[in-house]
Amino acid sequence: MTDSITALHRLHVAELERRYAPLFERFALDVLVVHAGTQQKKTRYDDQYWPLRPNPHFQHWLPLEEAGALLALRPSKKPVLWRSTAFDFWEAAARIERSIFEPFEVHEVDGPLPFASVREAGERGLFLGEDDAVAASLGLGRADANADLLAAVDALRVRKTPYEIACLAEANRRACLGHQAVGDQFATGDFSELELHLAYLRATGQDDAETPYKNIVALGAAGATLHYVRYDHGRRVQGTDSLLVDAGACFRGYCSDITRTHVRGSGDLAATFRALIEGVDRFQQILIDRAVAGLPYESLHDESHALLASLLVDSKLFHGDAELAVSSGLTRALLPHGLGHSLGLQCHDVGCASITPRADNPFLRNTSIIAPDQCFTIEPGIYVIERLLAPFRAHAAIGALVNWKLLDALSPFGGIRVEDDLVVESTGACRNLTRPHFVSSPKGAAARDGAVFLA
Ligand SMILES: [Mn+2]
Repeated sequence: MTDSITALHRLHVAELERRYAPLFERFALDVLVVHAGTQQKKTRYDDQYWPLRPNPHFQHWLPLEEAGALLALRPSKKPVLWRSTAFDFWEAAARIERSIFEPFEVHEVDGPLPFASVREAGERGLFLGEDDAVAASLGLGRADANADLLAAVDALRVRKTPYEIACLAEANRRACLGHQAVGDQFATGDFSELELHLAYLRATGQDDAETPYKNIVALGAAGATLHYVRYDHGRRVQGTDSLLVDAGACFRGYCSDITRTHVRGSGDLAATFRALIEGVDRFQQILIDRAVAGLPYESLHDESHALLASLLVDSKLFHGDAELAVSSGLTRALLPHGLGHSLGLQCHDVGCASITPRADNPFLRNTSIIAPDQCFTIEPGIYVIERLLAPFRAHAAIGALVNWKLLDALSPFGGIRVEDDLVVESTGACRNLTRPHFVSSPKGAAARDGAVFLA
């Protein structure tokens, strides 16, 4: 199994060499030095550091999570990796599978890196990384000071290679183990948000710092706070209740980003909220079916509002025309975020937002034309956010068409979001990386059996 990922990685590096090649001539470069990163202090007054988040442009080449490593890229030459193996009695060395080094010329130095050797005399070069001190030691200017160069490098990350798609699929499999475990616990036990968050970490085999983004684990009304990461210790699941979990996993630096919403209880309100979850789930899948190569992602975002409007009418939350729910801005008050974003080494990946969205879609992070090998999320929802709804409450014409009694009764359930990760295949249709792992037979066993890579 590890052999296959190693083979895919080797092909991936060869593909990156091809993709980078035109940049050297275009930007008059002999060498581009990519830095893995430097650990960042939490504040300048403290001696605590954040865990290293490697430069994604470095991780694009190899999954090495090691501060200080350097990659020297030159046209038509094997990429050169520099890393220090100096003994440090404070820190444990990074866990490394040596097969990741195979496509590179590797220089391991038992001491500080010899910056004068990384760059050859007379070479025209730039530094792609955050640490100005390292750039200065190499005598190089920052590549990201050139917006065109940065955009060109970002663009190389949009089309995922088979290696990257395998990593994203594995990141999905792992995250689904967590979603399955948390869903089971919520259904049967009286747990707190913190306990559900910890259950997710345990089931996915991740420390909090290893997740692609802070898990969102929200009970009840907290589900309406889009980036809720409080992990309440005291409040427990009780009786009729709802849970929104937005959480992913990482594999070789690649992220998954998945959201599921649950409800338990047997009353009328629980049934109504359950029907709304099913409604969002249904129209999310309609959107996925419609997501085909050639379509602007923004038009899919617009369709999500039309579908949400129909759901509002069908659920008797809105008594007017579905079109009016969209044109009045009501659907945007109930669903204020974008339909989705590109996904890769960053949870909100680069390269798909170079076009500014329309003014009524201010938070849309994907404005690209859908194309093969892109990877992105589709994550519609509906939330009861009083401050956004207040203008409609006060609006004579629209306000009279909203079923406030029902909406207010649902507000303790917070909100709903259903999010899957997709990759566009060569046929132009999307493959769902998430759904195949949600097999309900017994407690996620199928998801575990589907293991792709063991590393
Ligand atoms: Mn997302």
